[in-house]
Amino acid sequence: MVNRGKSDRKWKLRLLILLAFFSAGCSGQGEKPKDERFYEDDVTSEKEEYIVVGFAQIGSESDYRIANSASFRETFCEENGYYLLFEDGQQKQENQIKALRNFILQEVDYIVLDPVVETGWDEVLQEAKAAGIPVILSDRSVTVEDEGLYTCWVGSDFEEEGRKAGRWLEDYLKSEGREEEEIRLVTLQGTLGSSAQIGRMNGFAEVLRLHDRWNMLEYASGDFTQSKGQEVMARFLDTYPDIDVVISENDNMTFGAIEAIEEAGKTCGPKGEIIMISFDAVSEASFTAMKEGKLHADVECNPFLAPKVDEIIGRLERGETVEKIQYVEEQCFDAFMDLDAIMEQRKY
Ligand code: GZL
Ligand code: ZN
Repeated sequence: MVNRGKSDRKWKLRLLILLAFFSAGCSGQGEKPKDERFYEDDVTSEKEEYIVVGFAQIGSESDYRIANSASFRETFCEENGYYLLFEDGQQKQENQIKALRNFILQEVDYIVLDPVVETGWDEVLQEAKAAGIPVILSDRSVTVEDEGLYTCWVGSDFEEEGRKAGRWLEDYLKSEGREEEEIRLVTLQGTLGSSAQIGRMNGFAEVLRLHDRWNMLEYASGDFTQSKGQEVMARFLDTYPDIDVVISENDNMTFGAIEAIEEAGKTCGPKGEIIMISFDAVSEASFTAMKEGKLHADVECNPFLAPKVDEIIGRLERGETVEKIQYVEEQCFDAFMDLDAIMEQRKY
């Protein structure tokens, strides 16, 4: 336990919660406080010590995000010795910065940040450092002057995800006898400036550069959402008569792109005319799209990062050092695998 006047901070936290409760009307008319457990027992009773974690989540823009949030709520629970303050940034950096400042005010033990974009964090991370609160980055990462502003980062190797997509396309075109063909591609980008978008684009580009007959017609952002993915894909179809491959940087944009393709009277996936390659492979819908022959391949992006963060906090609590960069395991799925068997083994 990082010792920083723990008991008086506990009182601060309880006071904040009590105020929230009574401001909601002590007859309980208003919304019940998020966390009733402080009222079932007598708040003066000595509660077991919790590790207080402030988690600044990006939003709820995708299936990946929903699974990622569930992972944190399941792991950072009372039974595991945690009190979790969860803030949803609604995909806006200013909301996340406000959340971090709130965590600092509440003197949490640890801050976990999933930064919506890579830049613009130096100042608030400096404030967390000055307050002596360790910051763990989860999923996406930051670009800062001083890497000492965060303890470590745990997430996906986004560039490797991009390379996997490129290598999968190479193998597939070869198997189809199309390795000498002119190939026209478009890319649906995720949130511009996010680690996932930058990494996947750069990783795929390493393979793209090896093929002078691969022509990337355009990159455009669908911000990782289904609605924007559909909008951008519809514009691509209007602009380019012959698209051979769509690289979509997450499944939610892919679901939108499939709708746009079908609305344009075209087809995609192994049963269609356009090769569709996606990222995340988080939800059942992703595997269904492959089973239905609408999606060729889906590069996994593992959302279950909370157990890794829990392990890191455990080590820090014991005064151990932790690796600065920690990747999670991921694989690439495609429509030609035994997807039913794979889905049986997976948590999602
Ligand atoms: C990647 C994650 C991305 C997912 C999207 O780790 O940050 O954000 O690929 C999500 O689905 O919106
Ligand atoms: Zn063509």
